[in-house]
Amino acid sequence: MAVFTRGFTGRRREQDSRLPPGQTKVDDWPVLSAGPSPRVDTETWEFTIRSESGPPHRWTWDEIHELGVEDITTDIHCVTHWSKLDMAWRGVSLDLLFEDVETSYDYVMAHSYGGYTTNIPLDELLDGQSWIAFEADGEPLGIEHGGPARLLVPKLYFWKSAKWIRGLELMPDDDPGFWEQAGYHLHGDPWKEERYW
Ligand SMILES: Nc1nc2c(c(=O)[nH]1)N[C@H]1C(S)=C(S)[C@@H](COP(=O)(O)O)O[C@H]1N2
Ligand SMILES: [Mo]
Repeated sequence: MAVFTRGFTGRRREQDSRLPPGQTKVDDWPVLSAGPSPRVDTETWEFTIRSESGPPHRWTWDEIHELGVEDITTDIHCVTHWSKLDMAWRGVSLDLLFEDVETSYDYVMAHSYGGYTTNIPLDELLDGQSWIAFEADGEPLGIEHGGPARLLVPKLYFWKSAKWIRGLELMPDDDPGFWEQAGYHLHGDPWKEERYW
């Protein structure tokens, strides 16, 4: 008959169930950037959503905060196999930003200061699934982590969470962004291990 400690296996199982396949939990927060961090001043920062109908929707730093900042507790999963559990974020829901945006397009290209891009299906950004985030774990986002503002899409691999976010562009087709053109998966669901293609 097997001898086991209930407490130990219980903890293991609870943590494992929160880790997508192939992921390992980290306690630090690694920095992964494809180039130098652009310096973006909140005085001149603006966030834009462009669709095929009507003029672009624009928010300054103060205007986006006035929409309503919420607290988010979530896990993040990087394609390089680390996951960070229970991070505390603050940001504005994409639902608020899309309230007056009219589009018949199904895909979004996220654009960052510095030129980084990444593609995401629109329906995976809405219904409380993504934010423009300004703070993590009680601190304003450091420049190396995308400060002053980054996209946060925790349900997809973390390369989809564009740092130094500048705007979103609606697209009729699922065109690949920066890493997707280099061989990363077009979609990037960590639970399906959509890493590369
Ligand atoms: N603008 C921009 N956003 C980016 C990246 C980048 O190079 N530039 N790297 C992506 C990748 S591959 C990952 S894993 C995460 C890393 O975020 P972190 O450095 O805050 O951990 O940011 C993503 N967003
Ligand atoms: Mo990454």
